[in-house]
Amino acid sequence: MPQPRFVPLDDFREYPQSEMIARAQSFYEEIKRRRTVRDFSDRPVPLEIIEACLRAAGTAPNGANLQPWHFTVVQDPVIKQKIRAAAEIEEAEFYDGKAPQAWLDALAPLGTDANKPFLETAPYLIVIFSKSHEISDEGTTVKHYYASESVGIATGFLIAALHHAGLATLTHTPSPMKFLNEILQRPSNERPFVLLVVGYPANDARVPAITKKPLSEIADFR
Ligand code: IYR
Repeated sequence: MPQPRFVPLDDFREYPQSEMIARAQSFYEEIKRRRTVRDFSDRPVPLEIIEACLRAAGTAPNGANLQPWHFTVVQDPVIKQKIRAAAEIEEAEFYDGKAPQAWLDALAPLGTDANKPFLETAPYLIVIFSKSHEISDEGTTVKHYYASESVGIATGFLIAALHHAGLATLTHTPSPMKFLNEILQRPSNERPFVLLVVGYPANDARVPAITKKPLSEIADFR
């Protein structure tokens, strides 16, 4: 059993309370501007930005620090075309019968349909895979703990990092997403978690007129 090894927490920063309040408020102001976008521009985005945001995602807290994620960044138009074609088949089935009416009703305010042109227009598709386990170089299986929770947190970090960098995102989850393993040749211990569409919004991008619940509805204090 390896012994734990500790180092000093050198990077923690303490701020005066007035600054803490200002920082908390300004982060809220910044993150609340984030909107899920479905009208993307094909304007190119330097890969360096995506790499830095992925590094940020990779710092997420996670089960036993086993880091049960894999990010596949797709720029290749041929691969994007394959992903769009496969996703639109799933989506057509979803919208034309598979989805219960209650689900379609819940989606109605978003104005979504089976057409997913953004899968080809946006400069990047980032497919986030959740890994149930890892096969070590010696061939032993290492189980991952809280993989979904961990990958969810990393995805949140990634979305926040991309927004902070000045990019728009769309969390897209065609269901089922197994086709992504085939197209991207990822192993069977990896399950597609979310397909993140990344780029600049189109000049004329519009977003649904929807609101977020107030604090009093999402939290209680006792
Ligand atoms: N995957 C479909 C349907 C969809 C489902 C949910 I939950 C959303 O928040 C949005 C869409 C689609 O992408 O259109």
